[in-house]
Amino acid sequence: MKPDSRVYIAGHRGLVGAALRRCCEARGFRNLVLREHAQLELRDGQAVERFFAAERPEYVLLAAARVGGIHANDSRPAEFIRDNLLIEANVIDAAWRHGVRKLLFLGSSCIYPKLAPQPLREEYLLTGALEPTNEWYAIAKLAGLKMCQAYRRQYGFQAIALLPTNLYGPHDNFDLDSSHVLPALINKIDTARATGAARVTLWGSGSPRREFLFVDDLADACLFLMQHYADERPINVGCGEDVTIRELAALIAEVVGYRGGFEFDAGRPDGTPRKLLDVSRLTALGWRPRVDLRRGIEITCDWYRRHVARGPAASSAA
Ligand code: GFB
Repeated sequence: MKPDSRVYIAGHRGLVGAALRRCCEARGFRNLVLREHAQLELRDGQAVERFFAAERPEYVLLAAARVGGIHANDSRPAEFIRDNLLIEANVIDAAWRHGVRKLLFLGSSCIYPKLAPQPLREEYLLTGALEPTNEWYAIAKLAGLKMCQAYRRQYGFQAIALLPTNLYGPHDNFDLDSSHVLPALINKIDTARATGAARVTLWGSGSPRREFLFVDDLADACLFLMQHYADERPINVGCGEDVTIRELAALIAEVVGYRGGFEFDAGRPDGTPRKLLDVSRLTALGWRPRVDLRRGIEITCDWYRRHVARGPAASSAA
């Protein structure tokens, strides 16, 4: 990709898409093609066809998807499987038909089998039962990954598939019902600090382990792999270390200055016990993340307080 290449970032307003836009602009890409959801409905095949025929992007970063945390996935299975299948099928097919030179597809570490050996290697995909709370999303993302491989094999289409670990950062979703765990805990714990609450309720047992990658590191890895990766196998993108949900809560409490306690709601699911990625293939290519978990939480908390938290208590802490 060159600075004047026409690069379409699908989903540029979301957590990953906004980071990709920041990363591309920082690297001097001056020909980004961007469409708000209201301007282009990616679930509508005819609208996607018209867009690609008119705009003819050279590169596509497919960051548009229906995403959410464990509760959203578990409670809205039809939306998660339907919307993700429609988006990826429409965009991958239209990109190939309109001569896109390379497309980047984003899977997720949650598409691995629930009880696969740890750390997860790319060859463990499809070797066991999925985590029930998000199997709908996982099946859709596995289909997208397979579509990239099929279009490479049959048509020689340059599509690469990344498997990122849990992501977080600015522009994340902090809604307590639909969000992932890290932004949810920032919301809950910072609110408890601001209101003086004595306890914060977390879901599950607190024992599951999660790996977290700051979203600007993911964006950097995406552009790195767009330049240096052209294999049909998917590739893991993570930081190579994980923490328990309990340890995560304690770290966020330290960063936001909350000194109260925690209780755990056993009525909520734990989900996958662990999903640590083996990132040796990515490391061997020469890429490493730069933002550690504490620093990433500090940046994300600051963004949350400036853009999401309301009220004098929060703003006085900004
Ligand atoms: O990020 P998360 O919602 O989803 O993390 P997954 C869920 C883990 O955090 C579970 C615990 O062990 C929850 O019990 N947890 C504790 C909480 N308190 C909370 C809370 O207030 N909110 C949330 N959300 N969790 C997702 C997949 O799995 O991983 C998605 O469902 C996606 O499809 C994402 O792939 C990357 O990490 O379990």
